[in-house]
Amino acid sequence: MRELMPVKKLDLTLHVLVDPKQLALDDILPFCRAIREGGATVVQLRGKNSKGLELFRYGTAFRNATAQTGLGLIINDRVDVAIAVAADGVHIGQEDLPLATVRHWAPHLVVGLSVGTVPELSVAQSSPPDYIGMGPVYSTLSKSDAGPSLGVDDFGVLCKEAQSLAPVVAIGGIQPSNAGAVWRAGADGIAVISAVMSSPNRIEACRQLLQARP
Ligand code: TZP
Ligand code: MG
Repeated sequence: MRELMPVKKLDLTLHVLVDPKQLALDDILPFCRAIREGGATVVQLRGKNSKGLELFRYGTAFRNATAQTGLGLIINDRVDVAIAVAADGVHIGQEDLPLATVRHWAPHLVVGLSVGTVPELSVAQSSPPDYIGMGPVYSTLSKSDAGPSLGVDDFGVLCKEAQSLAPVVAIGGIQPSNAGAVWRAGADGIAVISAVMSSPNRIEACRQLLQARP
């Protein structure tokens, strides 16, 4: 029988999502050092247009760099890549592999699930993830099929409902200017792309996102 490994705990406070197209392989270690210094806790590798080999190369480099810097590593969508690079977790959407299947084949991984609506929350209720990625809170240019934004008030309501299942990581259009409202609405963590990846000062961008955290 397969030996069950304990699910690893991750600090979910600040996730930075990175596409291989946004970062050269050689820049991964300095990037991880910078965002860690700013207070980021997790890197999520999210290569929507990347083939398996590119994800494996980036995932391996991120695994080395996150191990050196104390960041967690989550792979978006691809359970196979998460296993292959020994990531801490995998983040799946509502149209990816069923959560129970992911648990069966990768019981050691932290599993995050995207939720943006009440019906999507009921999917999480039937098979609870380790954390819920909730959004988009605000409108975003980083994901073309993100769906309508919740707004911070509806986010707060859905967030409180979801927290009976798992901690909630807010995503979508979160910038230093509006992060305070998201923290105050009850988020356990936040996840960003552009606020950090498009910033000329990634350390400072991370710090500012965390500034209004209660
Ligand atoms: N899922 C919901 S919104 C989003 C994802 C991956 C994009 C977040 O990017 P940004 O630039 O922080 O709005
Ligand atoms: Mg997905």
